[in-house]
Formats: sequence, structure tokens, C-alpha cells
Amino acid sequence: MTRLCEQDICSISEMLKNYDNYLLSKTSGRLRDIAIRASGRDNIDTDTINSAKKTAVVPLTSGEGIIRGFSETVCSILRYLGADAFVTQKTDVAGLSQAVDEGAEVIFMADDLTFSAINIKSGRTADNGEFTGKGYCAALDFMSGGVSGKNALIIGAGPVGCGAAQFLVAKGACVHIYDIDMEKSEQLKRSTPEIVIEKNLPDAFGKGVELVVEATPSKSVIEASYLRGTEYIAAPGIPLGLSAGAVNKMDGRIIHDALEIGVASMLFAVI
Ligand code: 2YH
Repeated sequence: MTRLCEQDICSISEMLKNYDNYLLSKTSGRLRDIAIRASGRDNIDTDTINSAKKTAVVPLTSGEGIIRGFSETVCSILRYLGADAFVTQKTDVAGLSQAVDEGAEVIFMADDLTFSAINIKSGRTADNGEFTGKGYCAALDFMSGGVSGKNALIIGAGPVGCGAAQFLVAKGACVHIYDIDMEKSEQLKRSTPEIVIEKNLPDAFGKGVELVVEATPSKSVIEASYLRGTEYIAAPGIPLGLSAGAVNKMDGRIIHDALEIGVASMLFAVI
């Protein structure tokens, strides 16, 4: 799992409005619309959505420690979406206590392996991997005029790929999975029998793929030669999993960010 670095996130807060406009122009949906669709709670009432939930982001020092700007960036995304969000001054267990003492209903925190949102009133939780996968597929749903009946290829059967598979299968797409580790693909198929396992990436692209989810932590997984240029690509992986040639060929049909869609989707999944 990729650990974000300061450089990946340092301009997110100041660029949020621009990114939202970019999403609107590319997908016809705003960050908020995409995240609500991803949460699977499209019927969530407007009062719930618009009530500014007190939301704390707790910095965690465990493992590799604090990523400078991480908590503040998560907080600014949450505020942008209307949450009454703050970063606790204290870290770790003391920070969690502070969050509860100050009345937070929703808590966001991340260590090296897991990034969770927890609603301490309802008990709802959201994992960043799962909701990043769902969020990017909701973006594809907007972008492609609906994923139902379309051929989708997911590359990578980790938490993001599994979240993507759940969303796409539920929306009626024909889902194919490729992972360099066949056992991971087989594990996903056991929980989601509708998916088709692909053994070879260039061959998988040769089967009329319309939607692609690149959910690996590797660079240049997708080469320009695999693409026809008519696909829509969701690329949540850090670093970007397309070669420079593939990016040129697909310019304007790729969705890629470091945090925004995942964090937004987590919020609407737990409020
Ligand atoms: O970036 C990460 C991990 N790769 C988990 C991501 C899950 N998709 N964690 C962030 C660590 C943040 C740090 N503990 C802090 O600043 O609080």
C-alpha cells in the first residue's frame, strides 16, 4: 500500500475548487455528487447531508509517523463538503479522547495500513481503500453515462480494486479482474462470483474494454498500445499507473487524485 508523501498532498487544499470544477467538466458530477453515489446512500435525505457534522481528524504517530499536512488536507476536504471539521491538537489515543470530548460525531484517522472514518453515534465505519474504489467507479458512472452493461477491467485486487468490483457489479457492469497475484483475483471471485478473472493484461484489454480501474501501487501498468482511446479510466493508484504515452492518448478521459474522492466518499458513507 502506497504511503502518501507531503508532495502528493501539499496543493490539494488550495486547489479543491478547481478540482471540483475539473470533475464537473469531465464527469458532469461534482465531488459531492460522486461521493454520495459512491456511498451507496443515494437516498440519504438532504437534511442529513446538509447538517454540518462535527468531524475530527486525529493525527497518528504510530509506524512511520505523521505525514506533514495529511490531517490538515483531510480536514480541508471535509470542510469543503460542509462538515464542521477540525484537526485535534493531540495525537493518537489522547487525540481520540480530545475528539470525543469536543463533541465529534465522526472521526477520521490513518496509520500506515488503514485509513478509517468512524461515526461514533451510529457505529458506521468506512475504509479508505474500499471507498476510494467505490468513489472512482461512481465517477466512471457519471463520466460514461452509466456503467450498467459496460465492460469494465479492474487492475489490482487489493482493497481499492475490491471496492471498485462491489460498486460495478452492483450497478450491472460486466467486471473483469486482473492481478499479478492470481490468488488475489481468485479470492475476489469467491466473494463476487459475477467477475471474470483475466490472466494476461494485454489480452484483457483486447476484449473491448470500455471502463478501466487502475488500482495498483505500480507505475506504467497501462501502456498506450493497450488502449483504443475511447475508454474511460479511473486511476486511484499512487503513483499514476499509466505510462506517459497512455496519458497522452487518454488525456481528458482519466480521473486521478491523491485523496479527494476517497475522503469524500468515506464521509458520505458514515454520516
Ligand atoms: O498513507 C497512509 C497509508 N498508506 C494508508 C492509506 C490507506 N489507503 N497513511 C497515512 C498516515 C498518516 C499519518 N499517520 C498521519 O499523519 O496521521
